Amino acid sequence: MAIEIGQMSQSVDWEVDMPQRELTEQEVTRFSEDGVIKVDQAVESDWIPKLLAVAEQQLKKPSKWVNDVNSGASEDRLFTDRYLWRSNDVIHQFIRESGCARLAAQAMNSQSSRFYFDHLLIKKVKTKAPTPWHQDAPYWPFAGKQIASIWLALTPVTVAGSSLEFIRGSHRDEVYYLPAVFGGAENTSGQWANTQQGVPVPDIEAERDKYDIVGFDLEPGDALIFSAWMLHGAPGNQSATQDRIALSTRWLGDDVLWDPREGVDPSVNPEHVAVQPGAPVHDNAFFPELYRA
Ligand SMILES: O=C(O)CCC(=O)C(=O)O
Repeated sequence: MAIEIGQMSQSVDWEVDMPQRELTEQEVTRFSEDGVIKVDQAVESDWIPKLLAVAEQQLKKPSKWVNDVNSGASEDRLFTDRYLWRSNDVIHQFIRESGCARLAAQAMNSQSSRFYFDHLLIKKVKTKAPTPWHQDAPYWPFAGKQIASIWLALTPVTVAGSSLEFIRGSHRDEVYYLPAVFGGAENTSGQWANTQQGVPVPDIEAERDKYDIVGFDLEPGDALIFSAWMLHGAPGNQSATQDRIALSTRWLGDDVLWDPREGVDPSVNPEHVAVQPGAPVHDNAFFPELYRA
């Protein structure tokens, strides 16, 4: 089922069938302290082939939100696509039924979670492009601390194979960093991020020893849940045999307010969102509430 976008504040009749995985108290505490946790087998394994099939489809026929560096190549290709939940039944079902909505709410210590968007993130073998160190929150039209992503590995991934790295605890730093354009400053997609003001991200790679960097190896079905205020990045994919494919879903908790600033994600047109700036994001057409405790 796909919902109509642009029909303001329409309430959606979600059939939420919540399964298995819950976070332990220790995991919730660790999320609060470190800003990131690894959750082994976060979703049922039968999601993985279904999501990989979506990834294959998108590589062949991307949406208008694609960012494709070296399009069509079988190696050294950075490909991202997003907002598929609006048109793709598998993603639509995944966000409702995989249990991610509850995992996100638990991690954020929130009574509810609303969905923002899905982000398919592929680095084919031998992709040189690193994911620049960045925070997610500055890219997005919200204020609030309870914003988190669930980065689900669809292929086995090591840090050398472009798994994510984080500066542990950086979500508590109270710094708003300037967003960077993925795929390099000259990449024509995503230039909207360049019009903001903020603190430039320091050259973390040049002084890695100065930072408490934590990285994770994952198997398909494992996930990283992390705060949108965490500094994170990833090296290129050095593997010659293993593409790196992940699906990140973005979640909003109770304290999130609508904050459509200049230079944020252009895919949600503020004129269509039935919420005033500074108000909670209670617009089910754009940010459906998919979990409530
Ligand atoms: O997968 C990547 O390389 C980047 C992912 C990321 O930055 C995110 O999910 O917020």
